[in-house]
Amino acid sequence: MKELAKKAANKLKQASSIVIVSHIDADGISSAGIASKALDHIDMEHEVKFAKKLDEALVNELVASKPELVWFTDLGSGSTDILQDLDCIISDHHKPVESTTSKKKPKTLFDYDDVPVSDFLQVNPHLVGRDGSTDISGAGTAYLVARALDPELRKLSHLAIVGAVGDMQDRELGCLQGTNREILADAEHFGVIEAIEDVNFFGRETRPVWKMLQYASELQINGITDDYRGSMDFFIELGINLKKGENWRAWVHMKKAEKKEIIEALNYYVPAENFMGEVYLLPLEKKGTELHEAKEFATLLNSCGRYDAAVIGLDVCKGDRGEALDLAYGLRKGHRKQLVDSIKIMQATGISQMEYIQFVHVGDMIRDTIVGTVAGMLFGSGKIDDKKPIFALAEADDGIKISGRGTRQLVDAGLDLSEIMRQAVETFHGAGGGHNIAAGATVAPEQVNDFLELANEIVGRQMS
Ligand SMILES: [Mn+2]
Repeated sequence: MKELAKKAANKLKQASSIVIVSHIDADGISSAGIASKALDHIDMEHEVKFAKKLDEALVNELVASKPELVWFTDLGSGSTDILQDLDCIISDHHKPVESTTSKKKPKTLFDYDDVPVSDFLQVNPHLVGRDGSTDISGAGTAYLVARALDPELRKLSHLAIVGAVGDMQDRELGCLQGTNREILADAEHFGVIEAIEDVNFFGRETRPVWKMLQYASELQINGITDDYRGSMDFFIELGINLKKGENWRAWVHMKKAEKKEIIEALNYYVPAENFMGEVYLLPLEKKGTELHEAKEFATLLNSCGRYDAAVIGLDVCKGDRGEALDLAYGLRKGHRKQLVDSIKIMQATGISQMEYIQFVHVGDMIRDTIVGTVAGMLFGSGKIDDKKPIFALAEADDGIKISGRGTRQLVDAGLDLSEIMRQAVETFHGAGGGHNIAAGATVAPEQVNDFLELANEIVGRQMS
């Protein structure tokens, strides 16, 4: 696969703009995160699209948008029979189909010899005789391409582990295997993953320990599994404090001796190998959060995908620990309403147009911590002007929070929102900062109009 990955990387480098198309589950979102970070790294203009499946409707839509090169991740291999009209590379772990339909279809029996199994540049374990369900995930194949682009991109290897765990590739043996172990070695070397032997119940970071046990499907112990009272009693009898202060303690909060005692007690009912396994921690993330362990990270991403908000998961993968993470936590808790309502409110409020920018003031109807991300999600929806950056305003404790969002295309045309926020801070003595594509500031209510005038003027200058 390394050779294939190298070829794919070379093809990516030769393009001038790329469309990434990925699947909406945890593996697909991690794949897109790797691909997008990698293309950012080599300064390659690109956009990311997510899809539940790759069908003819999507292919037609892609063809119509005339992309120079498409990078399919975590999908594509099963659909090469409908991809002839696209120049693309594929990093995927699903079983490849033979090109047997439409244009490539052999006209007579004698033509069969001339039909290659695949005309597509695919990084796929099946093509080298490996099992795509255990050897490597879609994120892993995307990672191989990223690593071939620049060895420095091995720092993205944790996302390949999250993708593999999201696709449950560690289930069979209780640990990752095959090419995944090679990726794990990269990740440990770079300090982005720490593999430990531990209980592999879901929720070790964020669930109260009794709840973790109650729902642990690996156990099936009468009087504990699916029995919250019994599960609580199990710990109480062991003398384990279920709470610290006001807060429930999760597995990650247990002391070493406590863990040992719990494992021994469980082992009395169930063989330890049934519930022990390799657990993949992300040591650079905050302990006791979804991001600190691969399985919980993957579940967080799945929540985003499930609610048609894969882009929020993408932002989290790419490092957003502010608004996107906040929204992702909300989706994880099932608070889909927050996101859907926010988008509706923003549309209902109406988008005001200035010459070079557009803005929407949502008052206190949307929390200031998510308003920017929500505004960014309106690009491509037909509800706003995709040719101007958008500024979303919301009331915050310390004034009016202004979040600017742009697109890749706008940034390539010169947009730099961080410069605007910098100037705003100087002019209005507020607080702010950010990146060229997304930035924010907080100013006093009476300064809002002047801020918008200034922003309009600067964007006009940047984009001219
Ligand atoms: Mn997958």
